[in-house]
Amino acid sequence: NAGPPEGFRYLPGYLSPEQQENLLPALRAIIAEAPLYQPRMPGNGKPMSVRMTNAGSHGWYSDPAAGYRYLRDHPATGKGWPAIPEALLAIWRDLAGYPDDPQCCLINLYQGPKVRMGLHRDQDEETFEAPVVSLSLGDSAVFRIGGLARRGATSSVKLHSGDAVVLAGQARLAYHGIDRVLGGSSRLLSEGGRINITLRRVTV
Ligand code: MD3
Ligand code: FE
Repeated sequence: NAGPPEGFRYLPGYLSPEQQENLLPALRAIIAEAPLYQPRMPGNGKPMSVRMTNAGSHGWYSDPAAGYRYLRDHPATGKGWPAIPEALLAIWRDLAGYPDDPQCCLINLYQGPKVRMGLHRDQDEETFEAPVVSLSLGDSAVFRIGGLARRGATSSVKLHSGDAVVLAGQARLAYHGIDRVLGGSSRLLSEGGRINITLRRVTV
């Protein structure tokens, strides 16, 4: 446990319980307009266990036909992604220290005891100049972050509902993943489970 890389900023309890609650209707509206999907891996076509959708001008997607990429439109409905809610733009402006608004709001839903996200880097964007801002809602999760090499030392941080993480500098390209979600640890989501929101810049 060497400690997180430079540029990793952890803000526990960044969102008040009321702010967390107030985000839920906007998230439900996004999911209603842009249905959740399970991205499939480029190599073997296996579906990821996490379900996802997006808001913004760009949405992250993966299928075996073309791999990881950003799409301007929802792959099933063919419509553009819903707008990023104003409350999330305000959070980005508070935390990102970046002059332009985010282009992607990726929403990850972890529902069920075996849902996890393997160690990976976020490198499908054209630029890594802007940070990634992450918000956690619902059940707590064990988050793991390493360095720039896949095999390097990692450290674990438990992410709870309302926590924010800003990934800038070295941390922006660090390996990371979600080892597991602690079922029943939060009462925020009536359906249980965990939502992670990441705000990103995608193009130059
Ligand atoms: C470190 N999401 O969406 S959030 C992802 O909880 C992703 O759903 C996880 O990894 C989740 O790509 C982790 C924290 C996070 C987000 C983006 C990062 C950590 C990061 C980008 C670079 C380095
Ligand atoms: Fe990631």
